[in-house]
Amino acid sequence: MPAIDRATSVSVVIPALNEASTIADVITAIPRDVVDRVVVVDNGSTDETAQVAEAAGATVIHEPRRGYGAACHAGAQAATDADILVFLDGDGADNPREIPLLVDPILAGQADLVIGSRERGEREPGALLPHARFGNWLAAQLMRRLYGLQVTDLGPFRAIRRPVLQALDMQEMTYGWPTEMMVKAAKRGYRVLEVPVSYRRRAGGKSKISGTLRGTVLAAYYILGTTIRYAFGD
Ligand SMILES: Nc1nc2c(ncn2[C@@H]2O[C@H](COP(=O)(O)OP(=O)(O)OP(=O)(O)O)[C@@H](O)[C@H]2O)c(=O)[nH]1
Ligand SMILES: [Mg+2]
Repeated sequence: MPAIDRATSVSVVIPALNEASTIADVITAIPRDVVDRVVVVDNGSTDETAQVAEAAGATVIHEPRRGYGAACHAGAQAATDADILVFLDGDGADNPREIPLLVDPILAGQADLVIGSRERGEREPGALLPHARFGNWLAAQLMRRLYGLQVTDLGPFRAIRRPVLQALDMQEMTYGWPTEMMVKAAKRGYRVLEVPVSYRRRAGGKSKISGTLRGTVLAAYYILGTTIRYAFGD
């Protein structure tokens, strides 16, 4: 493992919607010898997510626009002092102790964007539902063919150099945001690397995306639509 370059500032951005039961454990598991700042982005929680996150040591920001992408985007904009941004979920599914797996290749100058693959890592039974696995597999196949991206998953746990993210000029503010990041990075010649990460079932609270019919349909629509659209434009 390369030595941590402390001149490089790392911020973690966590989009969180009604995750009061899990967010504190996620924040406290973040290795603070690697991460300088934790930003939790709330946009409409009706529970104590913001208060719990703040008490656990995170900077909490409030984004008026709803949506997973809007929350990630707002967190990235707010983390102005970061050189590297790490995104992970607030439900305890991603393991924050694996952050170095994503950050080290960037620190070593080997990648601009590192995607955590749950397909290549260890999954707790039931953590990734069959329809989500199929949808991710299909999108990954399309990404291989249309963009030459060697990926097996579109996981939420990822790290990117902040100037690269800024240069991507992100437009998708809902379910298409993670896809847009990958396909635009590939199209513009940035180095995209995939590493195995583990994945657990959410530690509490309720699903907003793959565990709901509405979230599944919308995610499939935006993921596949974004993958195809950017191949022919922008
Ligand atoms: N701020 C914000 N966060 C969101 C929004 N939608 C989802 N999230 C967060 O994004 C992360 C992923 O959402 P999940 O509900 O876990 O989606 P999922 O992983 O497909 O579903 P599970 O299998 O139940 O975990 C969690 O941290 C959510 O709290 C949103 O509109 N705004
Ligand atoms: Mg989840």
